[in-house]
Amino acid sequence: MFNLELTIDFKAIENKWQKKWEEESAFVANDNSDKPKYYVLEMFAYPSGAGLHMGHAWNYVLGDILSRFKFLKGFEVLHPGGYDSLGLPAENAAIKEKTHPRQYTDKSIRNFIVQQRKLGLTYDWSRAFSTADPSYYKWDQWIFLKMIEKGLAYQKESNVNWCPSCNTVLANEQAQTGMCERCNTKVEIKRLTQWFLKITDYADELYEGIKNLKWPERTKAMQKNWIGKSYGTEIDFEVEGEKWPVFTTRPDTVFGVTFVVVSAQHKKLWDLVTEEQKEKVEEFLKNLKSVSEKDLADMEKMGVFTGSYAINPANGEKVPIYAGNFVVADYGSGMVMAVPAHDKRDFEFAKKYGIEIKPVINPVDFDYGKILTEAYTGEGTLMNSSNFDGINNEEAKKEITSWLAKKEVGRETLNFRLRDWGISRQRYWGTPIPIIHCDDCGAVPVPEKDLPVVLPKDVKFGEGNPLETNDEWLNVPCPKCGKGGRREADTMDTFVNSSWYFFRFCDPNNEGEIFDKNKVSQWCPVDTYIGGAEHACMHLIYSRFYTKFLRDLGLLDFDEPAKRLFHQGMVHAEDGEKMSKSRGNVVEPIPTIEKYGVDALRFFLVSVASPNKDFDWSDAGIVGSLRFINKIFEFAETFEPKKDYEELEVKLNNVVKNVTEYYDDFQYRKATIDLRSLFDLMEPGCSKETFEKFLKMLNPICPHVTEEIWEKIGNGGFISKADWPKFDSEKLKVKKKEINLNEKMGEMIKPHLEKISCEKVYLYVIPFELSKLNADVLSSELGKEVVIYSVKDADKYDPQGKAKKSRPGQPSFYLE
Ligand code: ANZ
Ligand code: ZN
Repeated sequence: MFNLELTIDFKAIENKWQKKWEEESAFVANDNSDKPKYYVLEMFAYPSGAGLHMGHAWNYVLGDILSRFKFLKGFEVLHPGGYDSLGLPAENAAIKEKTHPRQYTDKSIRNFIVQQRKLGLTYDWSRAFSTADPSYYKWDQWIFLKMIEKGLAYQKESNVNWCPSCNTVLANEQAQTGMCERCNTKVEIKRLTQWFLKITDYADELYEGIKNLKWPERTKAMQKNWIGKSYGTEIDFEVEGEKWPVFTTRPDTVFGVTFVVVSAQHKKLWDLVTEEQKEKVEEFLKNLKSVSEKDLADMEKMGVFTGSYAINPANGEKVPIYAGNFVVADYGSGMVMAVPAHDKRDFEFAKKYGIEIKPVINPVDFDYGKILTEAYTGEGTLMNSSNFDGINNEEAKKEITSWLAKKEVGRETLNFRLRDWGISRQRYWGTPIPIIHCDDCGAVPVPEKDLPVVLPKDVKFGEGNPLETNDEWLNVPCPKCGKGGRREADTMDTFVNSSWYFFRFCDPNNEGEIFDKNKVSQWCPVDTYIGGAEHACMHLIYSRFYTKFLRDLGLLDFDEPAKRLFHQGMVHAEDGEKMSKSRGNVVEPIPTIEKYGVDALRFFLVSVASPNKDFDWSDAGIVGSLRFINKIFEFAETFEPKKDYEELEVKLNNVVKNVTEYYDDFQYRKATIDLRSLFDLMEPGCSKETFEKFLKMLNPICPHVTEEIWEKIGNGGFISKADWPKFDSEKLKVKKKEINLNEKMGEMIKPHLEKISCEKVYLYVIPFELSKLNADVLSSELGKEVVIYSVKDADKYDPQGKAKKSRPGQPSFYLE
């Protein structure tokens, strides 16, 4: 199928320049530069044995183009890459391959590096590191100790999502559908003691900070929703003389409460269950699904009567208490007052269990006959609400809250949906939690001087938590009292490792501290962060949390990790499906690079799709990119500088202006279109300066071939480090009145016809002028048959080789 000859040895060119860049440290970021800084970062690579797929290449190339553009614009660029290499996928893959996770990971990283280098990235390799290296995760442990010190890391027994296949706890975020995100196994609920990070202490700041971020709106909306800030009222219901608060955003409906629902996972559920109801409640609990709440909205509301009643403090009424699946244990108080007349969930529940529905909001235009078929959730005036009857319901929210507050049975509150981050994982390949358990002293933090707690090599897999199988590692003296203690055998969620790595890139080899404050404040925050939208809620919230925590330790002087965030689209397989090993449809970049050269791949990638759009891979068009690159080479081969003609000059200035904006704004596709059309005008001949400007503008996308040609036409140094072209705003429009080419040609040819007798006139014009000439008009003017060819037309009739003499505004001709 593919038959374009590779006349140029791209492999040699790529090797040559990759080697030179490296030897001369072309892209090593200088900490002591006085140029303005620019920090470009693609999301942390997770190395796997399979190597890069096209989606990785896409991500890295998008970042690399921006990085190269910034180099040319004169910035001191920091563009680092590293390896997020701990975690379940590596451990599982190692077990499957019957090798050790350490070996598996080292091999994967080596393979990744080889492949990434082939993409011609501007990575500052001197800063690369792997999170599986104890010199990195030591600082994860250090941060953990700091969190303990500040009361932000703590242990608690709780219901957790347990994946029986991965043998570990999952974060709520990893079990959103009730299935394990990794292996799609049904998640179970387990009660375990776990370590938590108190991200909720930062909930309000995380929420309020969103509005100042230059991030995609969708991601900002998702974060807002995930953090879920909500003002409301807490109202104390009374059960057997004890206060049970409920959280409500609708205190105006308190007179319409006809039952109360407690979460099926509520800590004190069993205090409410009577002897008679015990069996029924147990039966109900057995059938519950996950503890994640994302699916609550859609699932069927179910519950069971606990046998107890609660007293509504507003009117003294006794209402039944149900245990229900739609109330979340750790949101609000884990208990809700149900108002079926005005809440959809409560309505559904009341209908199902035959509970009374009592309207208390009187809308102007609601048909009360309908109260039997749906809840009324709109505005109105109060009814059936004692002294508050007739008051507008928004007003009533405030009045009822302050009335309850005066009686000391209610108060205004603020609630967040965000939960503390459970970081314990019962797996081997993670950062060891630096804690030693002692019978007398409890959970004792490992002293800072004893960090890192290094993962032992010898463990057995497949027998529960692997770290529990190495007694030598496990049994150590208690740092406090010296008696026999036992190490914490859970490891940290890998999202811990990726929550602050971008700071470490500023000072990757620091052994004495997590990083030099000054170096970080010089480079950070990240100016542009590039990665997939799937990270909107986990990585990108955890990173913001860590940034705020490190700031509060006095290590940072800013609040957010990244100024600008860009989500690239997904590269799907040729069949339009997600690439996956199991489908066998993974497209790898390396074979494509070997076939067409990496610059053709880079050019092709950005010319097929806008960076933020998904696309289906197909190499059908890549030949076109290769052909374009070949043409540029041919052009360089025979290049002789000529004076620029006006149209070219105007085009050039416009392209410089546009492309400068396009690169800054991830509109790379538009840049390729502009560069192609500029080249069309250069082909008839152009100045050296114009050619060089063109090469500089092409350099971010095609770095190797532009270096090669730059050298070929007699330049020294790297074009990659040259200066970005400027445009002349005076030269953005054609000044001269457009000449009539038909008239001009007619006048040019006429004198010749008087001297030479001929039958036919052949004209050779450069392509963009084809439309300006009309053979019929000329034929009638000259009285001869006129045939017009493009100089590029391979089938043109041109026995004397006149075509190559054509110039813009001056087509050549042949008389026969
Ligand atoms: C009574 C009521 C009447 C409610 C009404 C709504 C409408 P947001 O805005 O998301 O914060 N709620 C409180 N705690 C809950 C929990 N742990 N699990 C599930 N639902 C809970 O929602 C607050 C509303 O969600 C509260 O207001 C409460 O129901 C319910 F006509 O109280 B409402
Ligand atoms: Zn002790």
